[in-house]
Amino acid sequence: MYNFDVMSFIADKVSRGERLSFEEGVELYRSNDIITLGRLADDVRERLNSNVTYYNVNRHINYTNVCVIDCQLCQGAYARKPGQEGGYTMQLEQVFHFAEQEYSDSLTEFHIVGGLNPDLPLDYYLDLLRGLKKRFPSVHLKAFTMIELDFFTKITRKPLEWVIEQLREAGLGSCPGGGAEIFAERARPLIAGHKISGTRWLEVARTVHNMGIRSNATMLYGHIETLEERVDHLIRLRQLQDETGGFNCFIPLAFHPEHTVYAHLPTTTGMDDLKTIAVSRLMLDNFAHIKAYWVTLTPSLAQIALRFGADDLDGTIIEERIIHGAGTPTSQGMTRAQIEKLIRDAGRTPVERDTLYNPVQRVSELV
Ligand code: V47
Repeated sequence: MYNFDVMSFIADKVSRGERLSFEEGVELYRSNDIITLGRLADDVRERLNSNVTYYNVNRHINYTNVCVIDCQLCQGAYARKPGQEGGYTMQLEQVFHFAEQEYSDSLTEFHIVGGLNPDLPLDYYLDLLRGLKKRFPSVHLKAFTMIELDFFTKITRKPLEWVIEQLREAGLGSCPGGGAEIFAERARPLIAGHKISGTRWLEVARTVHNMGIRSNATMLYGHIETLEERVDHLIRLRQLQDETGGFNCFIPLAFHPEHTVYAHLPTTTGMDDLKTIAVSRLMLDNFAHIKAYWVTLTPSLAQIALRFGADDLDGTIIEERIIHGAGTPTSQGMTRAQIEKLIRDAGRTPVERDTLYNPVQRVSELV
């Protein structure tokens, strides 16, 4: 009875377009009325994005897996300590060669991230961006998380604004949303070692936005965090978005424990994944887009998420290393035709977008 009342109270607020509180976010998570939750999130999604579902044609470049951070969720699965077996760092020529192999006329984005490698100077990153921009001028470079940007200030001993300006001049288009993990002060060090705090992640994102560069935001869930800590994470993002409006989209990332120190933990369940998409859509009323990242969710569940609040499936990718390193069972890539079929079979209209959500017009056949 109590739960029913809470859900109908929240439903009324959602229909009036009113902002939900922390407590209401937690109540939504606690409810197992997944149908009502999905319908509420779907209503909001349709209000914001009508029947459209976005995807893009992108490739990932992970230039190094060498990382000084003892991050429990990534060390061993993807990252390696300096000098440790299995570590790699691509020479710039290797990056360009890889990019040339991955390039096709339909490519609109390179998604570029790597570990915090103490042997690389800032010039490596600047030359990487310049070299890619010169070779592929029409491809958007979505590069470096807030963690990497903060690291660049440490290796250069320069202010963040200076670092961002150098990267922008070299060709940086926008920033991906990784490294946010979970902001809560209790949980964060238990999964992310001595990675920068949640407060610092938000501060770097604020600076990026204030300099006119857009970025994404993520939340890693399904490890040792509480439901309250998830809702707290969403509210901190919502506050920053109120201030800057600089986030393009939000991407909840389901934790894959294999090969990490948390290998004993179970993977997330379908119920939890769909609830997280729906609660995110309902809490983040100032985010235009919620991405169902098929790499972590599986294409089938990501497709269902398109009826639970998500309006974006991310991209074709082809080679993803970070979450595959931690055992995700999904394949490495999808063709445009496969993504469009998933979207159409969910009753949605596929729209190919660029990184900044402008529709991409094509005359070619889908491949
Ligand atoms: O920052 C690390 C997460 C992120 C694991 O901005 C893990 O468009 C699951 O941020 N299990 C990288 N997740 C991926 C990412 C991303 C992906 C797609 C699109 C965008 C975007 C960003 O993956 C890391 C971390 O939060 N991660 N280890 C793991 N074991």
